[in-house]
Amino acid sequence: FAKQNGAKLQPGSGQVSLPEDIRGKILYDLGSKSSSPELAYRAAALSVRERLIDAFNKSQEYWSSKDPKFAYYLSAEFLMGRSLTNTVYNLGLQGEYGAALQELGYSLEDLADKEQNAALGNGGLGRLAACFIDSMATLDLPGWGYGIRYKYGMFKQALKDGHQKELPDIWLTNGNPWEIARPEITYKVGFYGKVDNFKWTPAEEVIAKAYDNPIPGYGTATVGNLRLWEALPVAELDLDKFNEGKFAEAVEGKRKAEDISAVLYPNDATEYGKELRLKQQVFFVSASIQDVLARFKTKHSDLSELPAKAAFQMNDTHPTIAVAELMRLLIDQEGLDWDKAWGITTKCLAFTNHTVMPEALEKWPVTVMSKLLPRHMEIIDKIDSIWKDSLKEKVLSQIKSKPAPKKAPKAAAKPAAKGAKAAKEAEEPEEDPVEEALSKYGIIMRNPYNKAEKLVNMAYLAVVGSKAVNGVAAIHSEIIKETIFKDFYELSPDKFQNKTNGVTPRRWLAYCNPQLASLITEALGSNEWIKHADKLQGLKKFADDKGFQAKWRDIKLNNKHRLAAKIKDVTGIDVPTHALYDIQIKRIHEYKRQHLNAFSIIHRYLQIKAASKEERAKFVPRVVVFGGKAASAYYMAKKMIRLITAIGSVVNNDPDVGDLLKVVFLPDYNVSLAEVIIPAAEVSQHISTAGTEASGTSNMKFQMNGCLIIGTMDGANVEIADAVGKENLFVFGVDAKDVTRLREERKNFKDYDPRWTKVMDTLLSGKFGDKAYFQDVVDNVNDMTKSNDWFLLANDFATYMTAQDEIDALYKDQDEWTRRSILYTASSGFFSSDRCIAQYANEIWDVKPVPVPAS
Ligand code: 26Y
Repeated sequence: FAKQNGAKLQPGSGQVSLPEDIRGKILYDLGSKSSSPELAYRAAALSVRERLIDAFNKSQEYWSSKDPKFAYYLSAEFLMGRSLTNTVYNLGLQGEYGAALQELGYSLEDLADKEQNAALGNGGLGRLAACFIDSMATLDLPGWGYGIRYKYGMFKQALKDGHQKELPDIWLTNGNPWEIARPEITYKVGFYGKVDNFKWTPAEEVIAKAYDNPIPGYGTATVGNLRLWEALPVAELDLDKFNEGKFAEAVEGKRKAEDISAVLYPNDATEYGKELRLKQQVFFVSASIQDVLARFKTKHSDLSELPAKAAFQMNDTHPTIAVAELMRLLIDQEGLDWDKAWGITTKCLAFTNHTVMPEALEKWPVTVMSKLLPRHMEIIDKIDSIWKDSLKEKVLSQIKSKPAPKKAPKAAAKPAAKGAKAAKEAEEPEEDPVEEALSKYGIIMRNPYNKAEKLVNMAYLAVVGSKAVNGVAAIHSEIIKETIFKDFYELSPDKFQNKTNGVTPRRWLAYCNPQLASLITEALGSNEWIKHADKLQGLKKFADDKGFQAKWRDIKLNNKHRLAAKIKDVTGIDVPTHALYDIQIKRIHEYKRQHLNAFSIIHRYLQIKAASKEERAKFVPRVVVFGGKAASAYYMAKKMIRLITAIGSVVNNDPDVGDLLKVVFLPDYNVSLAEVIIPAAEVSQHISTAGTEASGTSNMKFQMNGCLIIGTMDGANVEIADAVGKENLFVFGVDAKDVTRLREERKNFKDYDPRWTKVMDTLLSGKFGDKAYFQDVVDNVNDMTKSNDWFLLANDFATYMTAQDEIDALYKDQDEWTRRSILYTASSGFFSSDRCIAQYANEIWDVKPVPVPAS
């Protein structure tokens, strides 16, 4: 039996049955004579892994033999979640494994639950990257993801007395059956040191070791790759130090190296300025580009062909050091001259922006960059000065054509210092009109809060170094052209594109909502929609069909039962399944306005309390579910969590309220939890201040699962409304174009809704515990002497409440509700990541499908 289970004997080859194969893995790979669900999961995963690796090898060999152009998705985050179900289903093995596991006394579903989440991402941007590589493989597009194999992923969130507590995410303890370690694939990455006559001698070096994570496409033999890098020391141990008895010092180099891939920074859109983070970025970018160049050079000798073979997509500013790193490798390692290297670089790279919030656009102090990456800094300096030189004429003619603005004469104008570098540095740019006009284009800029400090604006570096720049939803792509990249857009309008995000319909409909998937397949007469999501349109004709509506509703109810059981299990709260399930799951952030939702719950609670028995009978019962993590240093976000849990404790235990309202904060929101929540949702909230949410992607997942949306005209909500019909969404709130003006007017805002005032008073009354605790939450949105309600909660409150009333009214008409629900799913095809990736491939990468032949 032992021999039979060597990797060469494949189940399915007739030599060993699948249950025997799995049993053999428990015995020989895991060394256990008895079984348990955990062991069975690991054994099943190891068994699937062999099938996956066979297909993976075939794909990669085939692509290598064809030598097509590849797309490389560079991302500091890949929020993969679990792999077992996805792999088994994408490979079409669900029948075989389902039966084999049943024979062993397990179900695939139960075992799937034993897998740790690969949470190598914060939120939207990281999960988008995961959906993208699924679609690349499904579309047979030669492409790899490149990132970091963090030892600790996104922190685990626990609640202690209603407050968030962060715990480390130890996800690799039992090994990871979905990765293949490649000890033979390593690169050196350097830091610090000196540059002498353009030659950089790093003072510190680490090794990047590759781990491949095969990515099976759906309905194809193609298996793509996600290559993640682990940081290792060049030398494991300093034996001399050890022998001197200096044990800590002996392993210090090892620890320092391993620190680089140790932890995912758990901040989204806040707080990035840590040197270690920059180290992580260079680490994975350098290893990835070296790797691509090494493979390229096995087949080609002329580097000017690189743009015909490789497209790099930079996922936000995090990998944008790639601009300098590719230049460095081409010049310093490959010996190309500057112009040639620049020509290649700017044809290979493209950049996606995911946020307009200034605090999330990385700007590294020149001091930090020069110390850590002296050669890169030199290159960035040169890029910046060539770039600004190229604009001088244009700027001069602009200055000549415009009357000079009157300026107060300076007391003592400094003499213009030409040539002397030190003098130039000391010079105030405002004093030279050309320099001043050029400064808005500067990759190297002055810190607006500390004029003495210079910063490298990574987004600008990316824009200058890329052939294409895109936003992630139509409205967002317009906003970036008008705001953060306005000056760049005016120079090269053709560079700017839109790629509205998408999500994979495999994970986010077919696999997480199997009953709905079966009903859809039955109605459409085929399961082609899983690969061609546009076919969901075919559901439109069933929207009014009462029999179909009843089946649709039944499935939603089953999914609600599943979620209710989960809620009970995790929080101990009993929630009724006849209530309307209202969900807001996403990172906790002021711009996403979970507190607006919380305020409306307080209002609802007050209404219930004030109502007579007869009036109460007319209320539509609601279960409001929140999930999401707050960045650990984000004070207000943490208070927002406490606000929600505090409201929950009061509301859920008030006998006057009973089943009419339940408020649940589900801790440790992650991909797997989303897979249970989304199919059960009836209404979901996407209520960011207009102009702040670049796209949102959970809105698309909810839409696919027939969940109605309450939302602002922000991000992809706008396009979802176009697709479903705006009248079918609960839309409220101010327009993005009015936000700047309203923020200004906010200073004199008097238009407080009486319901809002009541909510604020209640919060400060101590009804939800310590009144002092919520004082600053209230001050932040309600007291213009202390804050300015930057996210305009008070402005949007009244229309939000109206939209909430519309929800209640519509829910009483279950036929109409269900009709809309069906329309949502039917119109969700556009929001498949397959559509989105096909656009990237055609409009930016110029990468063509290379389908791998089925064996
Ligand atoms: C620089 C550091 C602090 C940082 C780390 C992570 C900055 C930003 C992020 C993550 C950003 C992110 O997840 N953005 C989201 O990207 C999604 C995919 O495009 C969008 O749908 C979503 O609107 C946007 O907030």
